[in-house]
Amino acid sequence: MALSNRQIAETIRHMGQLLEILGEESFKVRAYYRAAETILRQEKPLAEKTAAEMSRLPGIGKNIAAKIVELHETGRIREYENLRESIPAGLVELLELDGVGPKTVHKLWKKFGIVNVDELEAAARGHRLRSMRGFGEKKEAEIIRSIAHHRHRSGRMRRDQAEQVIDTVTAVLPPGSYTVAGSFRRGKSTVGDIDIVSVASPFTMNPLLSSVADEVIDEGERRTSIRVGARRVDVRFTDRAHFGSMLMYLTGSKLFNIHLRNIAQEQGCKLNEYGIEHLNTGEPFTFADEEAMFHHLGMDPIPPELREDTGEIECAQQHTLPSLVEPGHIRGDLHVHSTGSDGVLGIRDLARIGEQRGYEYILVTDHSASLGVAGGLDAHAVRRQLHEIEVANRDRGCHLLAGIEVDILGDGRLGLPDSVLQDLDIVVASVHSGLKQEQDIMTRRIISALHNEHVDILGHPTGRLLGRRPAFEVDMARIIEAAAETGTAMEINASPHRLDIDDIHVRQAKEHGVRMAISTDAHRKDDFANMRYGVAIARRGWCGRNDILNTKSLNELLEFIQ
Ligand code: DGT
Ligand code: CA
Ligand code: CA
Ligand code: ZN
Repeated sequence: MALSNRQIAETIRHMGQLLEILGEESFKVRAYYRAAETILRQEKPLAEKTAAEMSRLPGIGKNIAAKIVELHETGRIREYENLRESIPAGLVELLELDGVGPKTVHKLWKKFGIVNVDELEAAARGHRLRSMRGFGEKKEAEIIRSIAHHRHRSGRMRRDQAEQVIDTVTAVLPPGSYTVAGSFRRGKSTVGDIDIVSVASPFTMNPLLSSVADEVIDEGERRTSIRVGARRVDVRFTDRAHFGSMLMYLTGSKLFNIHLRNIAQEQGCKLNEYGIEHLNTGEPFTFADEEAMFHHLGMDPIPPELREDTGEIECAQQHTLPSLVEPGHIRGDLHVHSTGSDGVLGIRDLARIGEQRGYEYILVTDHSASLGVAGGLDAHAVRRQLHEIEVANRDRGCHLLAGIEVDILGDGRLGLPDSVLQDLDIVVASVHSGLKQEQDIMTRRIISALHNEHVDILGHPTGRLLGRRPAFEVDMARIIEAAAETGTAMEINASPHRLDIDDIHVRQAKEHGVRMAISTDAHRKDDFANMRYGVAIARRGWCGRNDILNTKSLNELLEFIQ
C-alpha cells in the first residue's frame, strides 16, 4: 500500500533527528525538518509525483526527493535504515528535554553510553556526568528537573489551557509590561510553551514571576523561565528601543525567522533579536515595533498567524498579502446546541445571547436522534422546535435560524429523512459514531452525505479531540473536492477542544473555493466566546472575509444557501 504523506513526513523528520544526533551540520538537518513540514502541507499524495516534481516544491531538494522516491519504490530508505541501526532509538527522546541539545545527546551517548531518558536520570542522580565538561552540579540538577518536567507534561496545551497559564502569570505583572509571543500569538491550535516579551526591568519582574511560579527554572537579567503547574513560561527582557525585533524573534515561527535572517544576509545584513546590522557600514538599526522592521526589509507587515514560512514572506515582498478575516466581521454563529439536545440553554436564551454579542443570527443545531447521541431530536421534536423558534423570532433582535446537526450514519445516510431536513433553514451534518472505519469507507461515507442536497455545512470534519482522540482516518483532499463540487461549506469548529478543521486544511479548502463556517458548537453561554479561536485558525488558513460564511448578512446567507 502507498505511504501517506504523513508517514513520509514522519520518516523524513526522524531522519533529521538522527542526523542531528550524529552531529551533522545544522543546515543539512534543518533541510529535513523543513521538507517534513512541506510534505505535511501537500494535498496530493506524494506517491504520484516524480523526483523532479517533488524537488520543485519549496523545501524539498534533489537529495531528499531522491530519498522519497526510494521510499516509494523500495519501501525503505537505505540511509535511514543504516542510521536507525547505528543510533539507539531512545536518544531521539533526549532531544525533547529542555536544556539538552543534539551536541549534548551526542556526548552523553558516546562518552557515557547513555541511550535513553532513564539511563540519563540514573547517571545524573549518581553524579556520573561530572567528568564531562560543562556538567557541574547545576547542570546535573537542571537535567533531573527537566526529566521530571518531561515526564509530567502531557504534550501540548489547548489554547484555553494556555490562556489560563498566561492569566496566572500576567495577573501579577504591571499592565503594559508584557506581550505574549510564540505559537500562542501565531494563533496555533495547540501551544508547547508560553513565550513572553517584557519591557519592564528584570529587577521588577523577576520577583513577581517567582511569586506565581511553582518552580523557577532559570532566572536572569536577559531571560527567565518558570514553571506554572506542568507548564513552562519563557520571559525575555528588552528595552523599548529593541521591542520590535525581540517580539518578532520570539513570535517566530522558527522557520519564518530563519528565512528572514537569510533574506537579510542576502542584503548584506545581520538580523537577530536586537535588530539589523548592515555589515558593510557596520551601521546598526533598532526597531521599537515590528512594522518598522518589516519596512526596513522592504516588506509589508505580516500578521503573526501567517508567519510559518509558507509563502507569506514572498507575498510581503511583492505587496500581495491577503487581507484576513477579523473577529469583527463575524455576524452570527452557525452551530449551537440548546436543551433540545445536550445544551443547557433554551431557545429564548440563545436569542438573548446572540443579541448581547451583536449577532444578526444564530443557527440552532441540536443533534438528531440516532444511535450514539443521547437526547437528540426526532422528526416530531424538530417540528416542535421549529414552532418554538418561530415564536421567539416574533421579538426583534437576533434572528434564530432553524437548523440541525444531523448524524452522518455509518453507511453515509443521514439521521433524519429528507422530508424533515427540507423544512430547515440550514443543515449541519457531522460524524459522531463509527469513528474507527477504514479511511476509504469513512471518506466515501462523508462524501455521500455531502451529496445530499439539504446538507449545507460539514461539521467538525475530522472528529479530533485535542489531547484525547486523534482525527479519524479520512482523505481530506477528496472531502475538499466533494465540498467544492457540491457547494457545501466546511466547518472550522472553534471549540478549543476541537479546532477542526485546522489551518492546513482550511487553506487547502479555501484554495478550492470552499467556504468555511466558523462555529462555536456552543453548549453553554461561555462557549460563544470561543469564536475567537476559530477566527485565528481561519486567519492561519489565509482566509479573507469572503471565504467565511458567517461574515454574510442574514439575507446574503440565506440567498447563498439556496
Ligand atoms: P511551541 O512552543 O512549540 O508551541 O512553538 P513556538 O513557536 O512558541 O516555539 P518556542 O517556544 O520553541 O520558541 C519561541 C520562538 O523563538 C519561536 O517561535 C521562534 C524563536 N526560536 C526558537 N528557537 C529558535 C531557533 O533555533 N532559531 C531561530 N531563528 N528562532 C528560534
Ligand atoms: Ca512557545
Ligand atoms: Ca519557548
Ligand atoms: Zn457534533
